[in-house]
Amino acid sequence: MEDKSEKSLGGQAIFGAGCFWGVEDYFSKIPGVTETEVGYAGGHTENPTYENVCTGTTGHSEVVRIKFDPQVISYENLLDHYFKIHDPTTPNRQGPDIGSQYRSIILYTDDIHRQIAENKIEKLNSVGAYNNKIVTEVVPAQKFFRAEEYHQKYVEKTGHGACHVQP
Ligand code: MHO
Repeated sequence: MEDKSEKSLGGQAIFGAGCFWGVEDYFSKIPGVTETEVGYAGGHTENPTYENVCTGTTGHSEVVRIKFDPQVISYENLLDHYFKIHDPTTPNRQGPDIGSQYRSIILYTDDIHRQIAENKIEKLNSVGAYNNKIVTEVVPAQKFFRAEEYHQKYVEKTGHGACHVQP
């Protein structure tokens, strides 16, 4: 019989939470995360480049695709991390980084994940976890475009702890 529980879903999460360098670095260190990759998603152009996405006009967001072992970490636990490491209340902005490519966005690959994400947002809003309302988009994942190699594991490769403030 087909198992439709979360355990059988292959464990994939795609999150946008601002500059993808630091987000990937954070998730890559979490036990149960088996693979991370940065890319662009949620927009309307094919094969976007970093340069294209930087213009803020492609609709794409900088995202991290996370593969995980659901026996070790649940999608809900990943969401707890996600909401801890960024401010989900600032539209098209994350700290110094401004533009729709930095928006808070969850792209789900299974309807169960959509439900878990929507419930989490509702709960965080209802307990007043932030001073403002959560603006995180929850949308079905369509295409994920892997970013250029130099963006992959950027923090690990370069030793930069976080994104620098734009001039
Ligand atoms: N403020 C950052 C953004 C980089 S991120 C990959 C920088 O330009 O250093 O969008």
